[in-house]
Amino acid sequence: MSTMPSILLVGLGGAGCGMVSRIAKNLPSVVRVALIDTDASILNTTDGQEAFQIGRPLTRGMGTAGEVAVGLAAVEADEPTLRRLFNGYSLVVMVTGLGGGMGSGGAAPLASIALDAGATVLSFATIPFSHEGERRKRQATEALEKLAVKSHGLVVVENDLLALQVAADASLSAAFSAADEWIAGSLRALASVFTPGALVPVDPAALKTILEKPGSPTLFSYGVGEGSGAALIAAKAACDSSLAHGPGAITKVGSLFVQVTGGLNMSATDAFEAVSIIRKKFGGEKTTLLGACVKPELGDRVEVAVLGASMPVPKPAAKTKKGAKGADINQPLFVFATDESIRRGIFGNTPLTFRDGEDVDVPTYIRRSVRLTPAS
Ligand SMILES: Nc1nc2c(ncn2[C@@H]2O[C@H](COP(=O)(O)OP(=O)(O)OP(=O)(O)O)[C@@H](O)[C@H]2O)c(=O)[nH]1
Ligand SMILES: [Mg+2]
Repeated sequence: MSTMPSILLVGLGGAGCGMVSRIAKNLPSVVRVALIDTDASILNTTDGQEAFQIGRPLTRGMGTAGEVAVGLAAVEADEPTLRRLFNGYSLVVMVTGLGGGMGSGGAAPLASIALDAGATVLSFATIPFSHEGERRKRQATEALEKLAVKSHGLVVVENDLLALQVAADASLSAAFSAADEWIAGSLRALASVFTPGALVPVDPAALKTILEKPGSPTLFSYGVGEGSGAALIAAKAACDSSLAHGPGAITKVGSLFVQVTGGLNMSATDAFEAVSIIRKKFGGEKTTLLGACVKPELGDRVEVAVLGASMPVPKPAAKTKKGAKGADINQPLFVFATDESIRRGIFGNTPLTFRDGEDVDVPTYIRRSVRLTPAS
C-alpha cells in the first residue's frame, strides 16, 4: 500500500475554480485537483485537473444566478459522485469565493462530505468587496458560519483587505489578481510540504495535530522576501501581512506550522531564524512544526507560510432569560499575560537590556519593590 500523502485540492464555484486552476500547474504530483461548479463555462480544465459539473438538471449547465439554495441543491443532487471523489484523502484543501450561489451554498455541504470521508479539511474562502453590495456580503457571512464548523481550518480572505495592497484606482480585475496571487502563493507554499526531498521534512500526519478540531479559529499568513536576508524579510512580511490583522483575525495560537520555501541559497539556519520570528509574533507554545523546502526555480526568493490554530471558541451559551446575551462567537481570543510580560510591560517583546545586573526595561518601582500608595 502506498504511504504517499494524499491531498485533494478543490476549487468550488467561479472564483474558486479560477484560483485553483491558476496554480494547478506548479503543484507536486501527490496533489489531485478537482474543479466543481454548476456552470459548464467555468470548467475548462487543462492537464491534471478534473471537472465535476454538478446539478445539471437544476441549472442546465449555467451558474446558480447567485441563489444559495440552488448551490446547495446542486451538491445534494450529485452527492454520491462527490462522496466518491473525497474518499481516501488525508487532507482536503477547498478554495471558494463566497457571495455567489455556488460557493455560498455548496461550501459547507462539500466540507461536510470531506469530513465524513475522514479527511482533515482546510478551507480558504474570500469575502466579497464592500462595493459588491449587501446581499453578497450577507450570503457570504451566513455561508462562513456554516463552513467554519465543517472545517478543521478556515482561512478567511477579505477581498477589501487584499485590495488595499493594490493602487486605489486599480481595476477590479487587478484587485482580484492581487487576491489570487496571495492565495496562490499560500497554496503553493502549503503544497511544498508534500514535495519530496525537503530540507526539513514534515510528517503530514503531524499537520493534523495543528488543525485538530473543526471550528477552531485559524491563523494563516504568507510573506515573500527577496535578496540578502530573504528568509527574514519573508518572515517579517508574514507577521505584518494585513491578512493576519483583519477583523476577527487571531493573533496568538497554541499550535503553529511554518513552511519556509526558498531557492538554492536558502539554508536550514535561514529557515530556523524565520521560524523564531514567527514564534515571537504568533506563539506556538503547544506545538511548533517547521517545514523547509528548496526549489531552485525560486532563485533568491523565499516564501513563508504560517498556519496556526487555537482552541475552538465555545458555542454561544443558550439564553437563560429574556434579553440575556450568550457569548459572542466572533470575539477576539484573549491571550493571557505571563508574569514576565507584566513585569516588562511594553518592552515584553524586545531584547533584554541589562545594566549592573538589572533589566532596566522593568520599571524601577518593580525592580526595587517600592510599595505604591494611592495619591490622596
Ligand atoms: N479573489 C477572487 N475573488 C473573486 C473572483 N471572481 C469572483 N470573486 C469573488 O467571489 C464571489 C463569488 O463569485 P463566483 O465565484 O463567481 O460565484 P459562484 O460561487 O460561482 O456562484 P454563482 O456564479 O452565483 O453560481 C464574488 O462575489 C467575488 O467577491 C476572482 O477572480 N478572484
Ligand atoms: Mg459562478
